[in-house]
Amino acid sequence: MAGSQRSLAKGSTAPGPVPEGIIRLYSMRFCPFAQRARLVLVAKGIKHEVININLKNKPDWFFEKSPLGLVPSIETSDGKIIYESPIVCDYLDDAFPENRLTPADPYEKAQQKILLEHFSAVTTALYKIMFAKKDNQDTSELKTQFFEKFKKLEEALTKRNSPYFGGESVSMIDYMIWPWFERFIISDVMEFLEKTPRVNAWYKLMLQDKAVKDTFTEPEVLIGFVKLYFQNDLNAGDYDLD
Ligand SMILES: N[C@@H](CCC(=O)N[C@@H](CS)C(=O)NCC(=O)O)C(=O)O
Repeated sequence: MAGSQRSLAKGSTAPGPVPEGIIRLYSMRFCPFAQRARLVLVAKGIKHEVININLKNKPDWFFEKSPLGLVPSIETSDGKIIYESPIVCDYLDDAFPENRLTPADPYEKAQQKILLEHFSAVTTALYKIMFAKKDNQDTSELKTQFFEKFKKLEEALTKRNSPYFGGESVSMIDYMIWPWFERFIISDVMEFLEKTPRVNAWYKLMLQDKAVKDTFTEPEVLIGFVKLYFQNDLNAGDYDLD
C-alpha cells in the first residue's frame, strides 16, 4: 500500500518545507477521507509525499497543518494549507488541470455534488452499524436503514444508464465515494452489493482502477486496524507495519 510509513506522534519534529513541485498530504493510512485525496493524487499523476499522523496522539505542530486537527490536509511548496476532503480534491483538480476529474458542465457538476450529499447518509448508516457491532448489539434494523439509503446509488446509475456515477469513465464522484466500499466489510454489509447489480458492476470496475489499486487496503488489514482502534490502542494507525 502506498503511503505506508509510520505515523508522526506528539513530540515529533515538524517536517521541513515542502520540496518544490510536490504536494504534501497529511494522512492516516486507514482514513477514508484521506483516501479520497490519495485517489485523486494518484489518478491525476500529481507528484506528492505522504506524512501519516498519529490521530490518537497528535503532534502539536499538526494543528498548523490542519486547523481542525483532521486528515486529510495538504501543504504546497509555497506554504499553502488546504483541508476538508472535498475541498482538497477540488483544489487538486483545479490546480492541476490535466486529467480533469470534475465535469466542466455546471449541471453535471451539481449532480455529482448532490449525489455526494445523498452519500453522506450512507456513511452515517455504516458508522452506526460499525459501533453497534462493536457493542454486540443487533444490527438488523440498522442494516435495513442502511439499505434504504444505499438503494439511491442503484437508482442513480439506473437513471443515468452509465457504468460510472459521472458517466462513461471514472470521475470525481466515483473517487469520493469509493473509500467506504472498501470498508463495507467492517460493517458486514457486502451482501447488499448483490442486491444492487449496477452498483456491483461499478464496484468490480473500480477494483480495476489504477488509483484504487494503489491505495487499496486489504480487508483483513482493515479489520485488524479497527480492532486496535476500538481498544484505543495509541498505535492503531500503524497496524501491520514492521
Ligand atoms: N470532514 C472531514 C472529515 C475528516 C475526518 O474525520 N478524518 C478523521 C480520520 S478518518 C480524523 O482526522 N480524525 C481525527 C480526530 O477526530 O481527532 C473531511 O472530509 O476531510
